Amino acid sequence: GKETVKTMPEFDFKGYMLSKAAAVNRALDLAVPLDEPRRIHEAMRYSLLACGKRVRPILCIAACELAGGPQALAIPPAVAVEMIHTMSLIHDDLPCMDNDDLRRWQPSCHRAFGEPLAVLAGAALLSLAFRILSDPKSYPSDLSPPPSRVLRCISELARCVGSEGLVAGQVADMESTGLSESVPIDRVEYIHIHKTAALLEASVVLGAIIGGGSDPQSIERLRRYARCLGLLYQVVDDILDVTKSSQELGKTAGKDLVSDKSTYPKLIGLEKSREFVEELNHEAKQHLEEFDPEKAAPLLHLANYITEAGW
Ligand code: GRG
Repeated sequence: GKETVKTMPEFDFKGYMLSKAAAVNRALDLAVPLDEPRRIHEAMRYSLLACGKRVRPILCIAACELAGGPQALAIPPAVAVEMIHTMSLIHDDLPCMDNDDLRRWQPSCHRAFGEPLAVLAGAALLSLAFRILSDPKSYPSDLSPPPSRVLRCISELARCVGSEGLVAGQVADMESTGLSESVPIDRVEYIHIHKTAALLEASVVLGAIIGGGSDPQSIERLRRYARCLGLLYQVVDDILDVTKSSQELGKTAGKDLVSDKSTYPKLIGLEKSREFVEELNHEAKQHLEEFDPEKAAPLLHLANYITEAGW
């Protein structure tokens, strides 16, 4: 025959990202109305609706659709993971943590609203995430998911946020900052697996579960895929840090240049870091090999998107 073997099915990734992000943004806007007390809801909306890339909610929707579920079913978990991501950014920026003035191209939450409201906005987003995920009214009435699925999602998300997940990563990060000796690479990896990969994992796993994915092996493959994405994101970020700050030397505020963080380029060099990026991208895609390539196309392209830091 004349068929050509397509290794990478044609796929309008940019259009996909734009339409999914638009659906997510609509849902986020509706999820936090400007009720009383007005100021706290303003602070929550300020950080949540600022221009994030929406990678986590898009992963959640993509995994749901891969599992055969409709997008509408993935919206509540997608909103929940973005709320948790946003609250972790708000708390990470606080003076008692990283003390950052800028986030998502605008003053950080505590810069705009003061520290007390920023702490509360984080706490409120964390609890609202679980409220939305668990409330049957969040789901379209003709599509309500079985309670057993919702329960698994709640448990998975709770595990990923707490002292086995994001919080563990943040604590390890705090403890390894400012040390005089360099941090061992497995410690750096531990930090990234917890601070970054855990929520990416939860995003795809929640999507797959809510979409009706029931094969534990497939869910495990998606989890491994997302773990690769988390490391990938951080190694790419570390590389950009070096290449950017050498270009902008003298222009940036001192903080980044005298950063005491252990980065991959510092630990294994720039060349090896770039090789590691290629390996992680390859491994991420290997975990998708058992799925129908057409259905897995969004997840495949998301790995490239992160590798190329195409934002
Ligand atoms: C979760 C209870 C609780 C407390 C928070 C502060 C903290 C504990 C954890 C820190 C988590 C953190 C800030 C991880 C970094 C994650 C990361 C890769 C951020 C950048 O993500 P992008 O590029 O950002 O997806 P946008 O703005 O596009 O969403």
